[in-house]
Amino acid sequence: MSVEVEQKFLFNSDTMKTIEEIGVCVGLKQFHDQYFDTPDFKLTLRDVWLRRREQSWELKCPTATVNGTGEPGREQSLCTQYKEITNLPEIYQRVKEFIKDACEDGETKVTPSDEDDSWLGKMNLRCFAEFTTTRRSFTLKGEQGVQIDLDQADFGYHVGEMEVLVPEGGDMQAAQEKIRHTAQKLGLNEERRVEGKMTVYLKRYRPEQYATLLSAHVL
Ligand code: V4E
Repeated sequence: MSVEVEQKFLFNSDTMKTIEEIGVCVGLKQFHDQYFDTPDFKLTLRDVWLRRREQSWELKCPTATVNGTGEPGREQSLCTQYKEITNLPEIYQRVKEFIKDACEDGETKVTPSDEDDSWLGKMNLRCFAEFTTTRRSFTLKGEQGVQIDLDQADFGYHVGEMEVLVPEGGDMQAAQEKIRHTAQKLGLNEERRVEGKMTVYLKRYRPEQYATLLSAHVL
C-alpha cells in the first residue's frame, strides 16, 4: 500500500511552455475509468473511491492524518492524501466493512473477480461515473519523485496534478515540500484547491450525488 500526495492545478499555454522547457515527457496514455458506489453513496460519503481503470481495480481511502502533523480531519492545505489499495481481495474486504448492511454476502458467498462483475451487484455497487482521460506525464530535472500529469477528460475538462507516491510510513511532509518546490518552479500560485475531474463530472452529470457530497464536506 502507498499514499498518494497530490495537488491539482489549472494550466494554460504559459504553464505548458514552462513544463516543456524544464521538464521531460515520460509518457502519453489514454485510460477509461469507472467508479462504483451504492445507490445511497455509502463509499463516497466516506470519501472512499472504488475505481476500475481499464482492467485494474483501485480503492482510494483518506489517510487517518492528512497534514503530516498528526492532526486528524480535513486540512486547508492544497494537497490531498489518499491511501491507494490495488489488491482486489483487500479492496473487497475494505469495501465490505464500509457498506456492511448494503451487501448480500451475509448469505451469499461473494468472490471478487477480475473476469466476472457479479460481485459488484451482490454488494449493491453500481457504476456512477465513467470517462476517458488522455494524460501526458512529465518529471522535472532536479525534482526526483514528483510526477506532473496533464489530464484531458473526454467530457471537456482539463486539469494538471503534481503527485508524489509515499510508501507506507514514509515522510509525508517531505512529499508536500517536494510538491511546493515543483509548484514554485512551474510558477503556480493557486490559493484554493482546484476541482478534480470527478468534482466537475458529478456537478454536471450526477447533481444529486454532488449536492450530497458537498453538504457532507467530502467535495
Ligand atoms: C480521491 C478522489 C477521487 C478519486 C480520483 O482521484 P483523482 O486523483 O482526482 O483522479 P486521477 O484520475 O487523477 O487519479 P490518479 O491517476 O492520480 O490515481 S474523486 C474525488 N476524490 C477526492 C478529491 C477531492 N475531494 N479533492 C481533490 C482536489 N481531489 C480529489
